[in-house]
Amino acid sequence: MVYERSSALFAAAKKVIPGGVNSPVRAFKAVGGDPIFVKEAKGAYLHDEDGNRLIDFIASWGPMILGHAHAPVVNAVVEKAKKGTSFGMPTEIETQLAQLAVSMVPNIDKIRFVNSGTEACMSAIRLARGYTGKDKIIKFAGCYHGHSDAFLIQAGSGAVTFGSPNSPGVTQGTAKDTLLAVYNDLDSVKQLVAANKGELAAIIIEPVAGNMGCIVPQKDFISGLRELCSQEGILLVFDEVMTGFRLARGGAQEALNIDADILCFGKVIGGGLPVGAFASNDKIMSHLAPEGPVYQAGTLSGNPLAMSAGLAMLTELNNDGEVFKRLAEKTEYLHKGLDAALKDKGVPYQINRFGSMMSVHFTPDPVHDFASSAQGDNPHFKTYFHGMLKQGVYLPPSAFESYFLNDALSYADLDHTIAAAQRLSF
Ligand code: KE4
Repeated sequence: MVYERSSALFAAAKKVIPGGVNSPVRAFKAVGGDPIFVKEAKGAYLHDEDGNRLIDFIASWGPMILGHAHAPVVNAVVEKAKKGTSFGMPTEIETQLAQLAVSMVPNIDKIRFVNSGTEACMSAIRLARGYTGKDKIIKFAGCYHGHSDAFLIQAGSGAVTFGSPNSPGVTQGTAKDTLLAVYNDLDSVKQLVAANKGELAAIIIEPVAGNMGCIVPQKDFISGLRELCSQEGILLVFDEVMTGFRLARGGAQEALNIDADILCFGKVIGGGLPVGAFASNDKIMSHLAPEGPVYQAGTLSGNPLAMSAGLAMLTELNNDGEVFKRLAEKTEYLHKGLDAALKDKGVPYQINRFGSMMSVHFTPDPVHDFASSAQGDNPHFKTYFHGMLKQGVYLPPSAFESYFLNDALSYADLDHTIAAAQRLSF
C-alpha cells in the first residue's frame, strides 16, 4: 500500500484546517500515521487518493448501511438538487420522511429534523429539561452524544481518543448539571438518583454503545433504567444516532423491546447527508417551538436535498424485510472468522457484537464499560489496525469506535478480511 498522495493532501489540509481534518477521529492520532484521503467510494469499497481499494468497515461511521453511492439514494439526491436544495420554507418531503420514520420507530408520534446527531441530542436534553422543569442529567462515562457542552464530560469516541474527557471550554456551570454513571452498572445510576432526588430531567444513554467500541448492555441493565426512570419521573433518552435504523427497522427500542421517552437519531436517517432528528410522543413534543416554549431552530433543518437522501434510504430499509437479518448474519460470520484468526496469535482479545455493530479489544478482560474498554487502547490495537490497512481493510482508527457493516459487503470481502487477520503477527 502506498499513501504518498494522502500524505501530501494531509500536509496541505493542515495548513488551512485545524489538524487537517473536520472531525478529530479522522486524523489517525490514536493509531499513528497520516490519515487516508478518499477519492470516491462504491458499495463496500473505498478508493483512496493513491489508487488503493479498501474494504470499508466504518461506513462513514454508520450512515452508509447499504454501501456507498447506493443508486436509489444518489438518484433521489441528483433529481432533488435540480429543483433547488434549500428554501427555508416547509416542503412536502419533510412530512414524507417524518411519516415514514414515525411508522418505523415504535412509541413516537412526532419527530423534529436537525442537521447532526449532536444537534439531535443537544435539543433532546433541552426539551427534557423544558418539559420536566429540572436541570440535571445523567450520562454514562464513555458514551458520546456529540460535542455540545453538556455531553463533553468524559465522552467517548474522539473525545476519549484525545484524552480530554472534560474538554477545555466547557464551563463548571455546565458540567455541574451533568452527572456521570458507569455503563452496565445500575447501582451507579441508583446512587446518583438518590443523591439528586427530584433534580433529574433525564438519563441519556446509547442503548447499545458504539463509542467505547461496541458495548452490549448486560441483562436487565436497560430495563432497570426504564423502571428507575418511570418510578422517579425521569425521562429516559435513547441516543440512537448509531443504532437507529441499523439494529432493526425500529432501532434499539425494537431490538431490546424497551420504550424510551425521547429518541435521538442521525447517520442512517440522512442517507449520508447531514440529518439528525429527535422524537417523542405528542405530549412531550408539543413543548417544542413554535407549538410550545422550548426553543430549537435551524436554517438547513429538513432541507429538501438531505430529506431526499433520508427518504430514499429509509424507504429502501423499510421495504427490505431481510436487510437487518442479512447484516447481523454477516457480522456474526466476521466475528467468528476473526476469532478463529486471532486465537493463536498470542495476544489477548475480546470481540463484542450486536446486530451489525462489532469491535475487537486487545485486552484479556471482558469489555462492558469505559474502564474495561480503555484497556484495549494499546500497541496491539495499532498493530492490528495498520496490519489490516496494509492488506486493504479499513477499520476504525481508534479503539473507542465500533465497526459498522454495510449490506454491500460480500462473504468474499469478509473472507478477505479474515485472511488478512490470519496473516498478522503481533
Ligand atoms: P454527529 O454530530 O457527529 O452527527 O453525531 C454525534 C453522535 C451522537 N450520538 C452518538 C451515539 C454518536 O455516535 C455520535 C457521533 N458518532 C461519531 C463516531 N463515533 C461520529 C464520528 C466523528 O465524530 O467524526
